[in-house]
Amino acid sequence: MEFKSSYLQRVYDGLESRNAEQTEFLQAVREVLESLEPVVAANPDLEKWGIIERIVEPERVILFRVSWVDDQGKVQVNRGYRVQFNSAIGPYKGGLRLHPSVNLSVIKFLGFEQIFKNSLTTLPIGGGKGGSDFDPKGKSDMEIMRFCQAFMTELEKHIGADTDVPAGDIGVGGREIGFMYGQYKRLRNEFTGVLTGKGLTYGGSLVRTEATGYGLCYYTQEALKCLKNTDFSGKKVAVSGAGNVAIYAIEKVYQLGGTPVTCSDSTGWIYDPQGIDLELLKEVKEVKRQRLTEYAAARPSAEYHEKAAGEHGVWSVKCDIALPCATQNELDANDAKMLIENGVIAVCEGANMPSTPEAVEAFKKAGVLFGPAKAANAGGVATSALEMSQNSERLHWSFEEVDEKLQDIMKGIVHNSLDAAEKYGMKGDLVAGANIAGFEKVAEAMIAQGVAY
Ligand code: NDP
Ligand code: 2IT
Repeated sequence: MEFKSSYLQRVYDGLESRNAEQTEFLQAVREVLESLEPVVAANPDLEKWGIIERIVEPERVILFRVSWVDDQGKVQVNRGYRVQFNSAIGPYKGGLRLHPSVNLSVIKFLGFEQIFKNSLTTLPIGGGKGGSDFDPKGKSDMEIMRFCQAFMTELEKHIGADTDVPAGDIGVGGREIGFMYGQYKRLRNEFTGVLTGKGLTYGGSLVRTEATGYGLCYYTQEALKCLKNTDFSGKKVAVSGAGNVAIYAIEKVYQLGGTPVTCSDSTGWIYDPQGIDLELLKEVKEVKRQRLTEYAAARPSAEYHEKAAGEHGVWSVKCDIALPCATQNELDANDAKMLIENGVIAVCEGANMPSTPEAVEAFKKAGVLFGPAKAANAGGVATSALEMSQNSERLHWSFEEVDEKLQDIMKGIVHNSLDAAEKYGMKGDLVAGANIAGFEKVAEAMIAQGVAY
């Protein structure tokens, strides 16, 4: 599809020719630029100040070797990444992903999305992302520790509490953040808030563990109220993933009166018509780090389905609300068709870019409430920013205090998105609204700070 604006077309064509192989990155950029058509048309300063060509280019890309020693004493080498995308409104902020599929395209798409997500939180954080193609599966605690230490030995040179503050993402939770924090402190001899998602004994914030999943449900609840005049109570909810985001989304769905009936991991998926057994899921995934086959073995009411190539079985289950919480492009046009035929009323994204553009288009056409990732999953990074505030003032807030702030932020994102969409003639469009509201603040800050020459 062509852009209406020749400026947007020129910037996108240039980006595409320079990064032809970075398909995930181009997918994320295209979606944002499409939403910006009316903004660019109404504001000639954006072209004058080169805002679009600057915002799609990372300020800095750091690519490094991570060598570490496995339990057999053998040297292993992985690739490490940190993309410092935009610092117009605050220090670079965003997670670290450890997964064999990590490459520059994946980290750039995540870093680009993070710019607008972080802006939507209303807190002062810029956009960044990092990670490695290291595969944590099957590694011992000691191997994870040695990898995290080797990774931080290089990353340490580029980050800092006022420069760039990483956190978790796929494959990085409390255990990994602890190992990385220990290594940073050893190397620098300073105790600062350089990472978020830290343990509660050494500067972590209450609610950070739950924040992305809880925030997703607060966002969905508010959007359901505003656009569909309903809520979670009595609703059947399909969730994908079985990691940090999925688990705490499931927990909050129950608290809000819904019934989560599915979850999935990289090898299969569960349909549990009586509702997912949350304690069992936590035991299998958080404590024992096992596969969902162990969940099925302990739960007679659950059906386990092995993952089939090209299929995402969770979306074939009849549900009212779908919350994709695993990974990018895990919900395609065919999945969207099944969900729509089964009467889904809302799809809100816990993962980053889980729906393909064709799936998003199908939801839009069918009048399904669609909450895009950069808005719906912003609760994690918002609570990270609250952790940074607590670290700066060397204070510790209560669970209730942080949770209340999180709820306010998620509701605010729904309203700011709806207002921005309406301002540009796209009433009710949460995708365009999130992209525009996130963009406007960053663009204004970039214009105010000038161009170096
Ligand atoms: P976790 O590592 O805790 O969990 C990821 C889950 O998704 C696991 O169940 C994993 O399966 C499954 N999964 C990962 N990759 C694939 C794949 N290629 N195919 C199928 N399943 C897969 O990560 P999080 O829960 O933290 O992250 C999930 C999503 O949420 C990601 O898109 C992340 O970017 C996003 N996100 C995370 C935030 C956070 O604060 N953690 C904040 C905002 C967004 P298995 O158990 O087999 O590994
Ligand atoms: O995608 C995300 O927003 C995250 N993985 C959380 C980032 C953070 O800095 O808390």
